[in-house]
Amino acid sequence: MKKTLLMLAAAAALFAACKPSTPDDPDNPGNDPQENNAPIVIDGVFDDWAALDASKVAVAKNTPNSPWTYARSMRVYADASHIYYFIEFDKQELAELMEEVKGDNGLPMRVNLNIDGEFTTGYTNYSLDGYDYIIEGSLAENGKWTSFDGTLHEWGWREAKSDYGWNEVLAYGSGLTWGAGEGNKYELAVDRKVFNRVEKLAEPKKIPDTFQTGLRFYTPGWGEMANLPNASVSDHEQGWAHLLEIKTNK
Ligand SMILES: [Ca+2]
Repeated sequence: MKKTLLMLAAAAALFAACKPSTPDDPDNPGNDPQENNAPIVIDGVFDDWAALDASKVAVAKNTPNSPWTYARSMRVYADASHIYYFIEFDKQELAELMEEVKGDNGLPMRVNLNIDGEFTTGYTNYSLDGYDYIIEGSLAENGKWTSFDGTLHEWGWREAKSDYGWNEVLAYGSGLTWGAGEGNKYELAVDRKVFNRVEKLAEPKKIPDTFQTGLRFYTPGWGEMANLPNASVSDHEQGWAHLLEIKTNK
């Protein structure tokens, strides 16, 4: 009997030693090594995107005659644990902006998320659908790509200002997002577990299996550079379009 217990204890110790670290380690949020089976590794190497089942990747390309030319395309792939974005930029326009950020200004981007299945509630500027959350961060610093460490903002009532607006519900350094760029391409991950555990002001509190998303791009001084997805100015005078619908691959 005693021998059996010892063997069980030894097996338990072995199991504990082999247990892989999880990506949401609270002592080291967002910076843990991704699991070996992660479909996308955020490393500025993009061949993992080519290896995905293309039917599971949502794509929005810059529309000819849209008001913008800076962002060429966005791709989005979502699994149960993460949402991944892959962005391609116009080389020349990117190079000019990178020159501007040598003064240590950021290269801002916002990730827009509509997660409540409603298309008329939320923020209705800059897309034809109302989105409820934005993740705001910078793609570059000092003329080089940097990891996208985003802050999360929720659309809702602002008591102090007595109006509707964006309320910050998660600060920098949370591990919500991280990214890497190389050349004129950038990849980004959103950790759904970090998002889902935020104590937000309103329901729903989780990103559902099906949701909608888009991206907005800015100059270092917050001048508007591009929206994705977008529309031709003949389809919408401001080039706004519907968000990209994402179905989680489970
Ligand atoms: Ca990669």
